[in-house]
Amino acid sequence: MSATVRPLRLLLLSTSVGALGSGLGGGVELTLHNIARTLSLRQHTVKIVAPLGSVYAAAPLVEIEGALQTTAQSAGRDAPIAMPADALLANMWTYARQVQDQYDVLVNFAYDWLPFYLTPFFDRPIAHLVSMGSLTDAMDKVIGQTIAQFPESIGVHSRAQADTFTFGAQCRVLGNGFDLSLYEFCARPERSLAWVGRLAPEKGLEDAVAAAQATQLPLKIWGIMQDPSYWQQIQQRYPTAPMTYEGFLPTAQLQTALGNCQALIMTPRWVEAFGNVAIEALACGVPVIAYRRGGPAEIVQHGKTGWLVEPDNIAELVEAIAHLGEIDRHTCRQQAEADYSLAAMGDRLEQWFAAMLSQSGC
Ligand code: HBI
Repeated sequence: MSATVRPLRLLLLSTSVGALGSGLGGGVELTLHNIARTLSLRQHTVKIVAPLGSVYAAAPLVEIEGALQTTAQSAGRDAPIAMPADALLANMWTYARQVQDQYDVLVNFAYDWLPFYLTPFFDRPIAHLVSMGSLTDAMDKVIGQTIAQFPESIGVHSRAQADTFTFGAQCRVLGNGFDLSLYEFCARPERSLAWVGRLAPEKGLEDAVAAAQATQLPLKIWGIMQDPSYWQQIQQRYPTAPMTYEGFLPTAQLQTALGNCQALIMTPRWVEAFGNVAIEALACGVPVIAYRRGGPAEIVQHGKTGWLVEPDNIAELVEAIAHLGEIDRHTCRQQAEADYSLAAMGDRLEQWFAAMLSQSGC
């Protein structure tokens, strides 16, 4: 444990768009799990608050019932704050208010208005791990108000994500961390490409399919089927592309399948806050070919652990695929170990909490 902080009692409050294990929470589920793991390994006590039906084994879990939040991506910039009747989110924070004096720091993982609005009303510091870039005016405003009053309270995954907010310079960039012992290095892949993510328009799957069509390299697609009509459109548009939808796999199975691929293709249409799956690929020795946009552009070391190409440029994707032979798969694994291990993330989290606690004077 770094000297910066004593053992802490931490309450981690999960996203409210889906139960842990459902895949609905996207990257936040894996992020929360890895953060709980690395902090527990460092003598901190961790408890997780999550929706009823959550499946979680690595830390004590409090399940809260109530109606799920609708996903923020589908909202427009001027979307009003939406809370269903009997909102799970409100019930989670009612619980947090009741037990807050048993904890030193509360950590919020929800990209929703309420936890930010409530921050000044709590006696304990709340650390907000913001999981996406700027999406709506209402969220920008309430996060901005929070960081103005509590300058150390906003953590993000990448500088690119921070820069989508006007207050980006004040955000703490945390990257992310993974249990790399779960990821097996694969030296000799099969002749195939990988694409991993929620099947939704902001993920730009159609570009990876177009690249598979052009190179005739089979594209394997893993992830939760968030938007079936989107997938239908892709199949109709590329009827002969060599692609297979392989479903949503838990980490253990995903890493084996991903490791067998020649490269991971990342084609985000939006500013991906980070790109957990880029690290998972690197950890297996898989080079990443990504649009020079958002978190992946800060992860991929161009020409060393993959290729960064001009956003939305399919010809450049195809060109990068042709140059995969120049990437040493061992270098990919080494980068994951240097920057994105549980220990590296644990250090960054402890520095964050220490800064918050020294600021709140306790
Ligand atoms: N939408 N309203 C809302 N709240 C969240 O916490 C949320 C979301 N959409 C997606 C999401 N979280 C995560 O899948 C991403 O942040 C990774």
